Order: sequence, then C-alpha cells, then structure tokens
Amino acid sequence: MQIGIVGKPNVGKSTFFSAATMAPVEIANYPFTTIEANKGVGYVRSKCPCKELGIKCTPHNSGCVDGIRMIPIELLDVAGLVPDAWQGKGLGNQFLDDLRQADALINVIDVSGSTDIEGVPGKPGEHDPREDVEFLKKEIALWIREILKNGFNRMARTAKIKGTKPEIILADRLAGLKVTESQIKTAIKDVNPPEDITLWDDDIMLALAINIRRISKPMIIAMNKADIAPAENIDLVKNIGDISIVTMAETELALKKAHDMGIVNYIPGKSTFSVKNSATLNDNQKHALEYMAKNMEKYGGTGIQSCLEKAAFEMLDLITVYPVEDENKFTDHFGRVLPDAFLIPRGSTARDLAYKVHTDLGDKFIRAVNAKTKRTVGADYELLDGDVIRIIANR
Ligand SMILES: Nc1nc2c(ncn2[C@@H]2O[C@H](COP(=O)(O)OP(=O)(O)OP(=O)(O)O)[C@@H](O)[C@H]2O)c(=O)[nH]1
Ligand SMILES: [Mg+2]
Repeated sequence: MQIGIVGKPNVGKSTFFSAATMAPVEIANYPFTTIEANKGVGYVRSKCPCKELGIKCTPHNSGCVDGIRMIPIELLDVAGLVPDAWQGKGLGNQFLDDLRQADALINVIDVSGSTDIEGVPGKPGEHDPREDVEFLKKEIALWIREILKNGFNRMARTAKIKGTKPEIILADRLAGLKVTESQIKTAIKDVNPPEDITLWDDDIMLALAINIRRISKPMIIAMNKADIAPAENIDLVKNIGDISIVTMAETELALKKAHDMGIVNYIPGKSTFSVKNSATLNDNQKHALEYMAKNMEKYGGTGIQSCLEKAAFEMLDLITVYPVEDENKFTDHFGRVLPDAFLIPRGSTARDLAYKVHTDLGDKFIRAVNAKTKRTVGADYELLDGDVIRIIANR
C-alpha cells in the first residue's frame, strides 16, 4: 500500500513526510524545494492481538508498544503541482507519473492562506485555501484524461467493430496506474456516456477521469499550517464536504526531534506531550513548546498520525491481519510470535492473504486455520480485523 503526498508547492508536504517517516529531506519556505520524489515508510496504529491472547509478541515487520501495533505504510513525497502542470507548467507532469503506484492521496493544503496558488509566500489570510483543493483535483483529472486519450480514437473504432467492452479499452490505457477494471466500470456507470464509444468527446473523457481518480485514488485533505490559520479558513475548507483533517506538520516534526533529543516525551498521535526537564531550557525553547502545546490542545494533536490512519482505515478501508505458521503458538518459522502485521483491504479472503505472503502460497492454497478460534476456514473465508491466520498449502 502506498500513499502519495500531493499538493501545490510550499504547503508542507516534505515537512509532513519527514515528520511521518523521520527521513531527513529538504524543507524550505519557497516553491519547488522538492524536485525528485522522496519515498519512505510511515506507521499506522492498530490494536495488536497480543494482549487479548495473553502472549508476548516478537514483531518483525512492525513494532508493538503497549499492545499497539505500529504497521508500516509506504509514503511518497512528490514535487509541488501548479495549475496547468498537466501541460508541463512548473515542474510539469513528471511527478504525476511518480503517483502511478499510489493507492490513496493526501492533499496537503496551506489552510492559513499564506501562500498563493504557485506557492509564493505571503501573509496568512491572503489566499483562499479552497482553491488548493479544487485545482489539484482538476489537474490530476486532466492528467488522467490525457493518458486516456492517448491512442483512444483508433482503439475506439476497432472496439466498436469488434464489440469490445469500454472498460477493457480504458483499463488498457491506464495500465500501470493501479486502476482496476471494476473501478473503471463503476466510473463509466456514474458518467453514463453514449454506448457508441467513438462518440466520447473531451468532456465525457474528463468526467470519466474525474470519477476514475475519485474511485481509484481517494483523497484526504490535510489542512496544514493550522497553527497560523485564521479560524474561518478551516470552516471554509470543511464546508467543501471532502474528508479533511487539521494538521500542523512543523509541530509534529519539531516534537519528534525534541523527543529524540530527550527534551520532551511525545508519543505520535497524542494531543499532549510533557517537558522532561524545563530547567535546562532557554526562554525561546520554553515559549516555542508552550505555543505548540496550546495549538495541540486547540486541535487535539498535530493531526499527522490521525491523517495517515484516516487514509488507511477510513478511506482505503484496510484491516490488519497476522499470518502465522503455528496456530497454537502464534509463531512463524523462526518461532517469532505474531511476527508480521499486514494491511489488506476489508473483504479480502484467506486466499488473498496467502497471495500477499507469497505467490506460491496462494497458488498451492489448501485451507487455512483461524488461530484465535482454531477453526478451519476455506479459501473464500472473509478476513476480519485482527485475525491471526495459518495458511496450509501443498508443498
Ligand atoms: N506554520 C507552519 N509552517 C509549516 C508547517 N508545515 C510546514 N511549514 C513550513 O512551510 C514551508 C514549506 O515546507 P515544505 O515541507 O518544504 O513544503 P513542500 O510542500 O514540500 O514544498 P515544495 O517541495 O516546494 O513543493 C517551510 O518553511 C516549512 O517550515 C506547519 O504546520 N505550520
Ligand atoms: Mg517538498
């Protein structure tokens, strides 16, 4: 699973990325600081079955702190996008190509309105943050439309003669974009275009592109720089009706660094932190920490952790499952207890999980055992959040 961090330049995408992954990346108050995409790993939290099962886990692909699993999720920080990027403006559409593999998008916006549509700094309240939301959706849709249109006319004529289904033609255009045929089918149904696909014009293609993006790359809005935002700006963006969350990426990054330096105790996702030894701090540090504490109280935290979790568990509707080799000891081959936590879409089956562990395990699947209940389940068993599963396959 990969989440793309997108938005206009200078809104705090790299700050968000760095705070979530703790990877050192370039951050600066001017547009186009990031040119090459940054790839890294962030974490989402989910209750580990160790407590409920009364066992001590030895995590391998993830971490477990006090019965809370920290499960890895891939993040991608791309270059800023300006209006008409799809036609090559700004850094152009190269970075749009970086987003091909993304399963969901976090649109980081400057809710303070202190940067214009191209990311040039100004004062809070000068720019309408709703524009940051609308232009981005349009740019991505226009980019998808260009991909759809490439070679479409010729294919449409052949398809008309052969009677090929339109979703097959479109899926072929969008190969490599992580869009499924069934998602395209849903998008076509929503647009309801003429049956004769040779009649599909630019407007129809745009409507299809908008729907394909909405279905295949759902988007959450991170209302960043909330610490300096006029209160009414947050309401304006909320009123658009999209899934959104208030964020303060700079605060999250500062707190994580202060935690690593032993200045504060801060657990990501919490709405408070504690100062370890205030006697050692200078006045500037004290003021900065007080300012951060006040903003966090106002918004219930920095929003970074919640944003990732909303994206994973609400937008993508992922659940967590734990494959094991021994259903009695809950261990893998090496005796590690509940080693791996996998994020998988709700509705996935035991066989889907087998394929996720290893192609061979999927191909040679015989049956599975629900390790919590010790019941045997079949290939079509629909996994539940927190399931511990042993897969039995042919050797
Ligand atoms: N006040 C405030 N400033 C922030 C916040 N997050 C980031 N910034 C500042 O915004 C500026 C831009 O941050 P970046 O992370 O480089 O932004 P970006 O979106 O990656 O920019 P490009 O790579 O140029 O597209 C920097 O000066 C950050 O310190 C925040 O939550 N609050
Ligand atoms: Mg950047």
